[in-house]
Amino acid sequence: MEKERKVLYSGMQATGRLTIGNYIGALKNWVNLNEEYDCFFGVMDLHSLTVRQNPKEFRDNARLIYTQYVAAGLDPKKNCIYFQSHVPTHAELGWILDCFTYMGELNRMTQFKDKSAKHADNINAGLFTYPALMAADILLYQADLVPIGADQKQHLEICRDVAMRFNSIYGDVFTIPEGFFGKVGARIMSLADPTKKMSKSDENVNATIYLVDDRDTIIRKFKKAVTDSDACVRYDVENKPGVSNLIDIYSVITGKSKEDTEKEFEGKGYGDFKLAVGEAVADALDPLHKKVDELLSDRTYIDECIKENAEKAYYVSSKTLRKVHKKLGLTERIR
Ligand code: AQP
Repeated sequence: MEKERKVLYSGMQATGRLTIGNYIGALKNWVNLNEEYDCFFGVMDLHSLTVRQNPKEFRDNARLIYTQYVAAGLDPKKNCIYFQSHVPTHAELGWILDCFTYMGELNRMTQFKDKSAKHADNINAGLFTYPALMAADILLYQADLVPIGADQKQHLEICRDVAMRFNSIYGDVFTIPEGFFGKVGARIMSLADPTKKMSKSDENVNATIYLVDDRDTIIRKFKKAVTDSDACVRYDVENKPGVSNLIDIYSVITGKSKEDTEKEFEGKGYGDFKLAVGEAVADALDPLHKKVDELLSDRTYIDECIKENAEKAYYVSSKTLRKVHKKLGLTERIR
């Protein structure tokens, strides 16, 4: 049956507080797309377990992320916004897809290599098979489109390969999803080491602008951002990664092109430039802060959305899982 609207799927891990990397690379794009598609947005708390979490912080972060999705402009009455752990079909299809994903494919994942290096004392199987669970997340909802940052490209490729492999054996079970990558600033880099991506789990708080940071903190962190000794605001990722990252952030936040940004700061020092980037980001996040505060002041609305959307996600995803069970030849459950 032809779908009325295309389906869009995306999500974020609850491994910390969201950063402007998550915002620019993902959330901002979702908001632009959420009227056009039938959208599913997950708080991917099961994925977050690949790294040890402090239970209290984990629960608080996950709820804050849910609230930030809504505050940023995703309407939970029109979109399905839910916690991955509330919908058991994810883990079930994840296991099945583990059995259709090759070790060689998983071995090539740069995120696995990066995270293994970062957490050398906890290189667990979940970290390795993460892409199979991510494939399940997307394929359960028959998603056509997956808006993600450029850093997730490899994982989406595995998802497509696994879906095609499954379909080639069992017929048309899964929709093959396409990636959607925002035009500007697809990859925001760390302010402390601009050769590394900005990550919510970075231990250096100055490397990262969190969506909850207040104006003074944002400006202070930008003032400290690592640049170079050239004192010239010019876009050159290879030789001037720090300044180029700041230009990316400034242009995506203000809507100005990179060229116009270079012109605007011609002859000015890094001090002026960093302050302008900090102020622009603080201005952009101000309405989000206000909306988050408003939503946090009354739990009932968010609680109701969490409940309704978990039911909806389960209903939709169960249809796909039932089809998968049938195709695989698993014995039908007697009800
Ligand atoms: N620095 C970034 N630039 C652009 N996009 C980014 N995303 C994350 N960081 C950047 C995008 O945000 C979405 C959610 O990502 P995720 O939470 O599922 O996982 P991640 O990519 O591993 O994000 P983090 O912040 O780096 O988390 P940790 O620290 O736990 O590893 C994705 O669409 C991602 O592309």
